[in-house]
Amino acid sequence: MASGCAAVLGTGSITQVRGSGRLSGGPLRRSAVRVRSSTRASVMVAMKSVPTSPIEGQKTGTSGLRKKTKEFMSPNYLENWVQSLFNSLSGDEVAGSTMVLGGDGRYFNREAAQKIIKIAAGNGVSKVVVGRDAYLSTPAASAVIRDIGALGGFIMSASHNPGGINEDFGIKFNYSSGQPAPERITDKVYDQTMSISEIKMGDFGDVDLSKVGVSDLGGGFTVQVIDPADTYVALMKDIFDFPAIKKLIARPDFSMTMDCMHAITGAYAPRVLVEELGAPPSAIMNGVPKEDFAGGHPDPNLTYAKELVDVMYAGDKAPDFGAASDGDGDRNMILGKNFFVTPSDSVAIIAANAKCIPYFKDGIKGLARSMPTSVALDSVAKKMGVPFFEVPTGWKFFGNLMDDGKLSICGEESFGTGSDHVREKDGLWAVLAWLNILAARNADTPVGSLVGVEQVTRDFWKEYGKSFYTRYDYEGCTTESANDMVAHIRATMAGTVGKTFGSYTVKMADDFEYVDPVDGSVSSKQGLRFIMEDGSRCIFRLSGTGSSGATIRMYIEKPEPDASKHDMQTADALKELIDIALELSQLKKFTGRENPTVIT
Ligand code: VG1
Ligand code: CO
Repeated sequence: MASGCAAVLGTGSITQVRGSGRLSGGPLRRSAVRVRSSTRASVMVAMKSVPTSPIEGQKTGTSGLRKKTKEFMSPNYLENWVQSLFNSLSGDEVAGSTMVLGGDGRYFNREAAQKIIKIAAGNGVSKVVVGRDAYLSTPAASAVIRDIGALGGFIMSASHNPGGINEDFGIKFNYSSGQPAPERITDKVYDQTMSISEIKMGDFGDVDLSKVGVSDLGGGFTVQVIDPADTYVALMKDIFDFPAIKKLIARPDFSMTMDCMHAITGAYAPRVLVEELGAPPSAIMNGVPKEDFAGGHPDPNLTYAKELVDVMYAGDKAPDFGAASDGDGDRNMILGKNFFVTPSDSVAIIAANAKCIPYFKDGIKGLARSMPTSVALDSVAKKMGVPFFEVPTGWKFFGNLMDDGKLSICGEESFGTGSDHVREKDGLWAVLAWLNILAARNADTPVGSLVGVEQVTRDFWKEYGKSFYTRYDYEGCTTESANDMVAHIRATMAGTVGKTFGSYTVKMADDFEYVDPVDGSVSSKQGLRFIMEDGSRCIFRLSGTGSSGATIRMYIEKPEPDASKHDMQTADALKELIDIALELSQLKKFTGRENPTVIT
């Protein structure tokens, strides 16, 4: 077991603490360093007060506030939101606290980091722990918050949205167990943005974030720059069977490619896959993080990760394993030789095979998926006899279940997979989970008879059945047309129950509402769903991560227990259901769109 994290050690009010080593047990893992609360002192840094006034539209979406970069760079835009966040936390908890800061390295990241550091100081934070060059992937930020017992952290990212001065920027606050702030906090932040009048800032110059070390800004305020990968890499070594994976990677009949899409995973994948696990450097594709992701759309799906898809579908020449991750490193796509694993299948396959992963050797506490994610995981939970939860879209809904010890592995259809090792989805974690599973399956297979990704997936379908699944995204619709379509579905859906359309009869139609089993909070209007007699589903929701206009997501699923039909093309298996969904929603009429922008 690696203890790691040495680079996190600093001076001042932190102290080294040996954790219990209970990885999956407690809500917080604090194995390396943590804030000693008794030493919290009030911060007396030189301050300045900047007058400001409310800015429209600073409402947090599915995951943080995302807008065009230029909007974020406009006077007081970022500052207002960050100050509003502090205004919505209690002054007592902020005073003398430690906060984590990092981002996916996109354009405006460094400038934003300097502003956030100053506002943190102005509001009484005593220490900001920041990744070198203001880098931290989203899962790594969550890991650092948990590891050092910080009050929370700021993640600067618009995730899979493109970056650059003409593209997107974003900001998110994660709370003390490392999870994205729940709605009870983000609602308060929004209220604060409507009445804000003052920004409190530390009055000092920019801090050097290019080197690991501690800067003392006076008045009891320090900034500690850490290596962005140390804590994360140590955590991965604790979770997975690195020696077994190393053996797999060394096999002459195994090859792999990891596409970092010019984004933040480039700061992690070479460390983990090449340095620790022995993969050749050529296994890493697009591994240098760039401010504009080299002009690409850092979204690991079949459309935007085309470069990787071409490599993985190159016939006999294709590597045995391929993966990609998104802008901030929390998403993943898994491919085999000429083979694609849907994210819904991926999480179910990881769960079904989890016992070979050391972190899960004592079993699984529970499984969960977001509502539009396919039902593949449901079958696994049933067979394992573990609790199962269906939550709204957005990772923030998994956090409470994890903190309460009810959930081990979860996922979303949108290429998000993760576990309770952090409170974010985790791209590289999913890659390592697959490698660990392949390593276990091939522990005794002779060279030349490698069991690959496709075989593991087919074995899964044989045991659990297959659910055909597709998502259509209609990007760049007008907000008005999207809202009109939603209003139409709401008004007509009840009347479809019991009616037959082609081979399908509607069993249930509703607007998904979630009651959090831990704190009882209610989230309503989380997606419109039509559920058919045979378990097929047609679901509609509007994206909450865009920076302008509206994106309609249409999710179509058909469970198919008959193994003789598992080789059908997804488009063929779902054709009738797709036509029914378009009819029920009148999508073409409302949006004028003949075809979706992205099909997954
Ligand atoms: C999308 C996905 C959702 C995911 C969210 C954040 O949200 O559908 O499953 O949690 O992005 O992912 P929406 O509201 O646009 O459908 V990330 O990697 O952008 O933080
Ligand atoms: Co992301």
